Amino acid sequence: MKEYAHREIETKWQAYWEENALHQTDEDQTKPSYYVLEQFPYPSGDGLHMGHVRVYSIGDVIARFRKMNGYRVLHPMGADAFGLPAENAAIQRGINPREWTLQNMERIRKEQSLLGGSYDWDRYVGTCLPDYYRFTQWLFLLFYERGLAYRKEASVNWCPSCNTVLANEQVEDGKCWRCGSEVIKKELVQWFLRITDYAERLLEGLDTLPKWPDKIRTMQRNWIGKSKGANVTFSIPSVGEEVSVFTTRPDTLYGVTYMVLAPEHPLVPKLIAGNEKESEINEFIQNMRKSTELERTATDVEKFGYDTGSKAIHPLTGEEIPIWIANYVLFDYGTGAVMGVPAHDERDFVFAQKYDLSIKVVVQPNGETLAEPLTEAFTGDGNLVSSDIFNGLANREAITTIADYLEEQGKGGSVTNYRLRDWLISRQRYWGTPIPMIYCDDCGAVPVPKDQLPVVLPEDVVFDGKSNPLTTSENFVNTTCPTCGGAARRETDTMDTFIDSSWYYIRYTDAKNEEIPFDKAKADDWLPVKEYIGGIEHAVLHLLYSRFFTKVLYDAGMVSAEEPFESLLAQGMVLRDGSKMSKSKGNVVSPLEIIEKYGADTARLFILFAAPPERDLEWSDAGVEGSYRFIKRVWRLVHDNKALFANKETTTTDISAAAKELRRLTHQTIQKVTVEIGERNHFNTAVSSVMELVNGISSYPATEDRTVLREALESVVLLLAPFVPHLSEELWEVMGHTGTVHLAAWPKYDPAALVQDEVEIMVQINGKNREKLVVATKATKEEIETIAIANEKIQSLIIDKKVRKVIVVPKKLVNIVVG
Ligand code: ANZ
Ligand code: ZN
Repeated sequence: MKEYAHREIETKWQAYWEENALHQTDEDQTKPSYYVLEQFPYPSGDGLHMGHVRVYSIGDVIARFRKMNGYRVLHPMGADAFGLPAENAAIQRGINPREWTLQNMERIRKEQSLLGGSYDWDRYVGTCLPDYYRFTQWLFLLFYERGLAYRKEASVNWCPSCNTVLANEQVEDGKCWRCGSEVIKKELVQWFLRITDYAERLLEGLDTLPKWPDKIRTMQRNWIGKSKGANVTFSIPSVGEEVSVFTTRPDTLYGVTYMVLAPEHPLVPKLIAGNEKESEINEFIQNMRKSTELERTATDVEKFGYDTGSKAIHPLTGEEIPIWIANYVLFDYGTGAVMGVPAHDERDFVFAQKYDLSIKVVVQPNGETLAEPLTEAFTGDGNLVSSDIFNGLANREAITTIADYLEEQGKGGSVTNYRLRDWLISRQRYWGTPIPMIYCDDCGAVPVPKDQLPVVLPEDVVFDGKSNPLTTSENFVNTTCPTCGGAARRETDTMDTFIDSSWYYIRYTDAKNEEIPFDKAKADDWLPVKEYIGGIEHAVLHLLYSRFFTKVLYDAGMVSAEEPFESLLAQGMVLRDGSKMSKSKGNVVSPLEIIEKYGADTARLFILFAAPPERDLEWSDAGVEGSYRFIKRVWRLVHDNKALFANKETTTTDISAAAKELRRLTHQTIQKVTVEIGERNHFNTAVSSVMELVNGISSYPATEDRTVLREALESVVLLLAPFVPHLSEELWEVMGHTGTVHLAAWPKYDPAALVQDEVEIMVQINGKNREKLVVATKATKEEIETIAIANEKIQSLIIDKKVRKVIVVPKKLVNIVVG
């Protein structure tokens, strides 16, 4: 017998697949479509890591399984190839990021092929290639035309070490998502995408995604942060202005004792004019402009503020209340102003205590009276007091009653706010998609006409690691205005790379289109992605942005799907010795070494078998060895029985009990594996049931029916095909089949084979036939007696009689003697 030689086999079949274009997308429209997608890799200089191996193994099992089940499958791959790490690495090495990135793309693609992934490489998408990014620019212009891309000066998040701005989603706990540096604030003119226009639809859409993990949907819900409440208008007679505040608690309106504006609020300069501390206050305002949201609102940050000296008029009582400014009020949430209700809001309570502002209770808990002075804010429910015509109302009810009343009075009304902010997409870096805009002194901001795309990244740039390299290319910067033909300047910022990945899954459906980003019919043919596999770390980044893009494209009539990903499989991490496998921890196992030593099939099998896909997976050398041994065992079993495979028939009648049992196990396994892969994504239990079948085969006596053994072995090879694609091809060939196992039909279980062996027996009373029963062939005499006596009909006949004797003749009859 030939030894199992993984290297030889894997090379052989990978070449075969390529020669026969086996992974080219099947366009047979009579088959149902299935789009399975793994998040595309970032081509860093390190090649594949085990996390990649895990995602790609999962995706490949699904793709191969669906193909064998008669689907036409779209299973594409590409590279998320723009981004700062490549730019930094290239600067270090003194080469252009393009060179560096193309090299890495090639490398990772090769390594993915070594894993045996069934990708349609003809649809490869590299986001840094001009034939892709020209359409990223095209889409930017679409957003611009639809009023969804705009430029404004804003206080933005700036990472001093990446030397670029960041979107809100890219600031985690006040730090840069990429490098972990403290983020600071800067005033800059930047491009934004109006994702806030889609806040409600992004929220509602989450309810249409039952196959997404709850955790990710909750994170998106929280990020969107819908908050229902009311705006309340206060007038400020001294400056002849009105200011609205946003509150979720209009029921506490009579408890307002002061108002607070964000320091950046545009009215502040007027309000503090003439204040004896004016210059000190101005300094405070400048500091606040530079500080981040976290620095201002974290619970352990001390509340700090100034009395402006101006007064506002309460809209319902007409009382004068002081106007303050304070760190804890944010300019870009709600209206940038709040009404202070210290009796019922914790932050206001702390602030009022510190600055000796009055505290007025307007909600009393049911059947109780709060002891005053309060020692803390009462934030619970109760009934209104000291609230004029609203006294006695339950406060929950008063929320709408008072909001409605304000509306009648023209002093405000119900509103809904969202935490979600517009998406800041300008980046002051080179290695990204250039924003296709031109600035002309006469015409202002002018979009580059679509037929002039792409705006290509120039090569004559200087990388000094400090300023944006694009500004150093005269040829790039200086251009002519598309409208008036006069001298003009190009936008030098590039786009956030999350834009590139917001639409790549649609490009795959029509990857070679040179006219438009994609053809609608082609996109509709495949979308939404049926199963999307990737890491959970993109919960509010990529996964939110992609949903936003799809909705905009839907509105533009370019796709029919409103959601891009029907089902989401967020795979767990690969751990070693309990912590995440990572270069910095020095606990990395190299996929290439594992593939070299054991083969891709072993690596795949181990990774799929060791844990359910959503869970973390602990790397185990012993586990890898175990998978390797299992593969060799299957190899031997097939080779040992090579002679069997000439006969294609399976005997199903008149076979021995042992043969029936093996057949039952075979069909039970087919049924189980089909459900575990097809309906549950439980790849690990699918593998373990095939292992049980292999055990059954190993202990099957040599003297028993051979055709049943042949069927069992063929089933093993078919069921394992999605997991260990090379081994299965080789063994399929050994079994004498021509053509690839991956186009063979997935086995179907025979329901009749699942039935345990049973016989019919006669039940007699005093020798007279009374009833027929079906019992398991293996049932014991005692079991048969119990079943017979418990039978309803027999019971009714012997109920008033005494049972004297029961005679059991197995597989034939039971005679109950009564007297
Ligand atoms: C008065 C009040 C009384 C409030 C009360 C709460 C309890 P969410 O759920 O986050 O939307 N607020 C409004 N705008 C703010 C801003 N720009 N910066 C800081 N705080 C702001 O919370 C809304 C509540 O947060 C609002 O309701 C307001 O305080 C405060 F017993 O108004 B509330
Ligand atoms: Zn012009």
